[in-house]
Amino acid sequence: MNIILFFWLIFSTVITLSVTNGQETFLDEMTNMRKTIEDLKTQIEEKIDSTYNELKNDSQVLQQQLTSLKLDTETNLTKILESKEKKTDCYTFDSTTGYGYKLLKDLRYNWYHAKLKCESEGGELASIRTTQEWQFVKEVINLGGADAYVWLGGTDVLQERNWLWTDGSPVSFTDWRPDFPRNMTRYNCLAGHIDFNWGWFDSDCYAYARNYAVCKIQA
Ligand SMILES: [Ca+2]
Repeated sequence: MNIILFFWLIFSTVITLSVTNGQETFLDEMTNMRKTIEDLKTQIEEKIDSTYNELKNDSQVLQQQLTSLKLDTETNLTKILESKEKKTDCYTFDSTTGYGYKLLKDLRYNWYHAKLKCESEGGELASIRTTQEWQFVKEVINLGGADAYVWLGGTDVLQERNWLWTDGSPVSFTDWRPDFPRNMTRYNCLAGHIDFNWGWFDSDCYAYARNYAVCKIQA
């Protein structure tokens, strides 16, 4: 009887220890898993925080750049408007058409320089569309004191004998001096000559000695 009881005690103790050991292993695994989950959660939260902060910083930098760009744009617009106001000062305006004209007196300009100068003021190297306009421009030229040649905005540089104004429109009104244009590929820019009451001739575009120029601008 004692022997049976003894074996029973041994058996039940082994079973109990085995079950307890299994429970502890399971609890350990659960604890480890929970810790892993907690760690992952912490890492994700940290990543979200750092990404949020980076985006916030980027957004602030972009906002600053945008503000700076807006200020630059407003400053440039103001400068352009101010400069345009200033640059129309010296123009003589024809009240019937609304166009103004100015004699450029810097004699260093060849035709291309004169064209760029007029365009930088918001206008064009003068196109002449009608007899009335040409009369008005000739008065501006004479009053301005031109004494030799004046550049006008016509050219046949793109195609010989096909004269165009700088906006690409055809030259329809003309006032060629006798025997002109010469229709030669080395004479492609339009100028007026004082000896022929500013009658037109086809000139070397790069000539500049004693060349005045007429700029034209819209009011
Ligand atoms: Ca030509």
